[in-house]
Amino acid sequence: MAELKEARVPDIGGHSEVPVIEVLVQLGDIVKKDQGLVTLESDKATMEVPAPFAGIVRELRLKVGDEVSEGALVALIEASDSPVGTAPAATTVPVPAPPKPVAPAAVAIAATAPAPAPTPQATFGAEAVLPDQVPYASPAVRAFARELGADLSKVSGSERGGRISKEDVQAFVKKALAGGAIAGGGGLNLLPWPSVDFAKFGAVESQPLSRIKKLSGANLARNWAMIPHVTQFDEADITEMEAFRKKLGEEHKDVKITPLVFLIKAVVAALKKYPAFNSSLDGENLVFKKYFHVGIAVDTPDGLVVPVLRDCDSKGLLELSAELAAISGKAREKKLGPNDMQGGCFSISSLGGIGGSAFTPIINAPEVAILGVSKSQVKPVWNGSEFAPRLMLPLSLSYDHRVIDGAAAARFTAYLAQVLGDLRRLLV
Ligand code: CAO
Repeated sequence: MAELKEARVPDIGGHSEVPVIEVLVQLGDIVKKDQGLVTLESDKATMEVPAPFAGIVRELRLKVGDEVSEGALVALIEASDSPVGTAPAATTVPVPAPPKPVAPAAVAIAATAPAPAPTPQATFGAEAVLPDQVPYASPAVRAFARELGADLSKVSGSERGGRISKEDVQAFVKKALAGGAIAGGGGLNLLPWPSVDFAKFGAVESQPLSRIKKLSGANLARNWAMIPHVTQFDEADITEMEAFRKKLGEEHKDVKITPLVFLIKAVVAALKKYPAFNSSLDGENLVFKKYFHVGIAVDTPDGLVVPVLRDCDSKGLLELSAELAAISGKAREKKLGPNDMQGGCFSISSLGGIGGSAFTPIINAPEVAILGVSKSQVKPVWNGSEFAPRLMLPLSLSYDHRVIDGAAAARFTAYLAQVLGDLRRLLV
């Protein structure tokens, strides 16, 4: 005697008389656990009734067009093993054992075998199988999606009845990667923003956000949420650089030369040496740029803007100083056009004129890194025989960890510090 087990329609969230639109197996088929037996289609969605255990289909009790509700008998399956702990909606029916197993995988279970442990309550939660919530996909596609971490409920099926194919899952994952989204995360699933009546606690005044704050805020929030940021901190000894800058300033009183233009030149040298920092993610490709346009974060009364200085590799310190003065003036007068803010490869955010010792700047997507600069300070630095007073410039490099590894970031800032420490390196 072998054992036939019943496969029944599980809890389908109270829906009744749901038509069978497809029978997915035939008599004698060997089915795996969770393989679809029939497809049901309600007015909202389609779902498969999975085999609650592996075995051979000995009887099929449904045909296309039948209407079923929870508990309807779908098939009798000769179980190939006894996964009783996971078999939902299955009861055992003793029948005479067939003379020979049909296939090696089909192991007949003798009636004399020890009685199976009581079957625990079916694990199908109505929540999980409601037809309008269950993505319509075969178990193989489900397994494939699980492997890739893709949330099937977010994948739209291109096959008949909205059935999801392997190709649909692949296309979804590709798109998620292209957008930098986290596949399978199902969005950030954040709590709603706290709603507080501030006036309950004291006097308040409400002011509308400026247009720039709204725009930059949305960009910053996206970049912070979508880019895995890491910030590498370092220091550059700019004692000699400062002496040279001061000298240059005395010689060229018509233009204000700040440390920022030296940083721009040093960054260009580092971008040339480490091209990954001058790249952008484009789907599954990394686009390496052969030009060197540097964005400069400018603080304006209405908020932060990032105009771009173009072709910084072919400009000298004086030209860059004049352009920096012009573009930051334009920004503060709200005269920047869209062209002034496009095409950046890498950004610098300098708070050095204000203060602070380090910060974590947010990357300006689709760039992959940004350099934060804080205020230089004279510090005692050990030179091998004594402590000497040196002017140290703090550097904070935030980078996109999908593109750049920590070691590369450490090399990048170390090289920046080397160049700023000895400007002759710009000529190498
Ligand atoms: N350490 C010490 N002093 C510094 C310095 C540094 N790292 N960087 C600049 N300074 C000095 C300058 O030499 C200048 O000194 P003097 O007035 O004595 O000549 C003074 O600080 C002011 O500089 P500045 O800010 O006018 O000029 P800049 O070229 O350094 O910066 C600009 C120009 C437009 C980047 C800057 O004005 C600005 O807007 N910074 C704010 C950027 C910002 O908000 N970033 C945060 C974004 S959030 O990620």
